[in-house]
Amino acid sequence: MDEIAGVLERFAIDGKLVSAESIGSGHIHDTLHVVFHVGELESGYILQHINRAIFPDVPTLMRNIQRVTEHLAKELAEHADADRRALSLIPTRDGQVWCKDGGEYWRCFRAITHTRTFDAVQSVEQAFQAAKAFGNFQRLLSTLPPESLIETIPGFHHTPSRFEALREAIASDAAGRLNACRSEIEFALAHEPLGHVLVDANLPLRITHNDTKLNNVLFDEASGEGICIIDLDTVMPGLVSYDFGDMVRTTACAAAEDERDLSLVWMNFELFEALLRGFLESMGSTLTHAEKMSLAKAGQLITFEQGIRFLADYLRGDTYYKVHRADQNLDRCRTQFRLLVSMEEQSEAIDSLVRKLV
Ligand code: GN1
Ligand code: MG
Repeated sequence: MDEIAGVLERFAIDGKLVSAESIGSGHIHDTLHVVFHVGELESGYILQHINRAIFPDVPTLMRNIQRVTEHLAKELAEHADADRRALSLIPTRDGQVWCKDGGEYWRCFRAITHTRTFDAVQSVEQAFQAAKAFGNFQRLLSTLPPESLIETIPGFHHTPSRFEALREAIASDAAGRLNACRSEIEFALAHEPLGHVLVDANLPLRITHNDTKLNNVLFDEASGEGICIIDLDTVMPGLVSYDFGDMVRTTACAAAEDERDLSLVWMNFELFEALLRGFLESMGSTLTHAEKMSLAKAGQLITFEQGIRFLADYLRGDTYYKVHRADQNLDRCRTQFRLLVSMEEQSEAIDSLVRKLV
């Protein structure tokens, strides 16, 4: 608590710190919800410790996030509920949007009241809401030129490069785990062509979120509406198909990302349809025909990419994603591959729904 209090003193926050608790299920940063009192008044903030192994250039990362949050605030200015519909950064007392404390980097957002997140989808309506929220987010950012943001992680969704990284991880077998994942490696190698489906599709670059997990949507506690998108680290130029694909991966399947009972892992077509309808409703008029058609394969592509990322990290000895138990990255990889198979089994139905709605 002392360290946290010291860091919080650097930010332009008035009042007395009354509590700080760890929240969230992100694999990258550490996140705390902190509460301050000014007299009777209570205000909440989100304090994040930035993972510098993954984001070494903090000033550039934070400049991107500042551009995005300021743009959203401008676009939402007329909205009655504007300050609950976009994140806003709390500056430090010397006017920066991040601080360095004893070699560690921190940032702070205003907490958004009366909202909650979900790691697993609860209903078809919630899937629809999530897709609408991400679609709205992209639409609001469509007026920000893509070149105004720097690529924080180059080639983030370039699946063939992710595949090369997997090959290197297999070749070096740094953690001596090759024998424990032979069948997953075989599955990955057999699916290599899937990694190329969007690379040569000639789709327009837009500003996209790039991490559209269900738990990056804040839902209003009372109405269930998806009102705010969080986790802006990877907002950068990208393809809308990746964003839709990651929604399908994380929202059209109700099982946890590291579920060990693979019989629970399958793509629910009804949830898929809700995602497609929600995304097209909020984003449809902005998308080209080719972009809309690309949504059919997007789920498969991103699920494959995520599977090989987990597998490569398992082979490297869990150096990227946080793990809380042995073999967690391998379990995560297995759920992705199982989900991919389920999507492949339903690909005809997916294709015809996309053709029907587009
Ligand atoms: C990471 O921020 P977090 O933990 O939700 C990762 C995403 C993956 C996701 C898998 C910067 O996201 O790309 O899809 O884990 N973020 C980064 O759950 O690599
Ligand atoms: Mg993230």
